[in-house]
Amino acid sequence: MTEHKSGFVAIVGRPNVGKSTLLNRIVGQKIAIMSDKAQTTRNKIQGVYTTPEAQLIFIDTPGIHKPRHRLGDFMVETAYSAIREVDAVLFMIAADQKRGKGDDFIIERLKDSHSPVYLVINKIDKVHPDDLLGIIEDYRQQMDFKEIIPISATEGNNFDTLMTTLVDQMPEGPQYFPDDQITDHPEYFIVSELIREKVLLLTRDEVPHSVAVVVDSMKRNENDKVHIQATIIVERDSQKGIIIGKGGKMLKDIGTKARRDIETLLGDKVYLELWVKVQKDWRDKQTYLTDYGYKK
Ligand code: GDP
Ligand code: K
Ligand code: MG
Repeated sequence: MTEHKSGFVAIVGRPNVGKSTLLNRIVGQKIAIMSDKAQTTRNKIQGVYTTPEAQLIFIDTPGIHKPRHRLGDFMVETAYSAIREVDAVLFMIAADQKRGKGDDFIIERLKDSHSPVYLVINKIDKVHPDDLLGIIEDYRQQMDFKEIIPISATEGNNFDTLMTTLVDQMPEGPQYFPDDQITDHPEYFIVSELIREKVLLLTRDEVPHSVAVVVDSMKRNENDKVHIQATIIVERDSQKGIIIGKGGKMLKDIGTKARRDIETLLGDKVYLELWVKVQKDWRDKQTYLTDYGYKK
């Protein structure tokens, strides 16, 4: 009989390459929100992958970028700390994007990593197979990767190969989490993230980056509905106006879409009540960052 294996795997890469999408595929459920906006993921999110033989804990990091405010500092630090003590690092790039400064910046950091680094080329569904060879050749010259694995996180191409490769890499170790646990984050955190995702989906310009969401209460009623009260925090009155929308239409849309996802997550009917509050410059004030879940 072979020994049980376990270990930690960090997923790093520029914003929008598909890190959160891969994590959701790994755990088979939506625990990390996704959008086409940069800097969607703000906290470190762990996803747990369990088989009879192995347990892998994946860490989805905020994309590494140049911080412009305290929240940005928090996000970049979070990504670096994840690289330090893991058994493998997945450096993810997108096949339809040229190698840029952001990638080179990460590669420099990864060269100091003591863990094996896998280059994961995502979004291969978007390019011609011939283009892959050029990408592989280019990256090979930048650093010595343990392996290079092209995948599509949305379509699932090569996903099984990726997982088998990683399981092989893991050291012997215990099962840290129970079979049915897929994340280390509490439900209310995921709920707040699902609401924030809908704000990102439905609003534009400066609004997405200025939004935080806090779940104020989550209670199960006698009729077995889960009653959730949450507050959407923005930085300016004008943003509050956008979130509420004409005759409250925007807030209603956000609520309807978020409720559907939350019902899937919880497996129960949900009654969702949303409030909007202005908190000037919250992204630059440590007390608010802590209150809104961006703890150091
Ligand atoms: P992150 O910022 O690295 O976490 O990226 P996300 O997971 O939020 O994904 C960014 C965008 O890329 C989203 O719109 C995803 O739907 C899209 N995306 C992710 N993986 C793939 C893929 O394999 N193929 C395609 N075509 N799109 C993808
Ligand atoms: K994103
Ligand atoms: Mg993400």
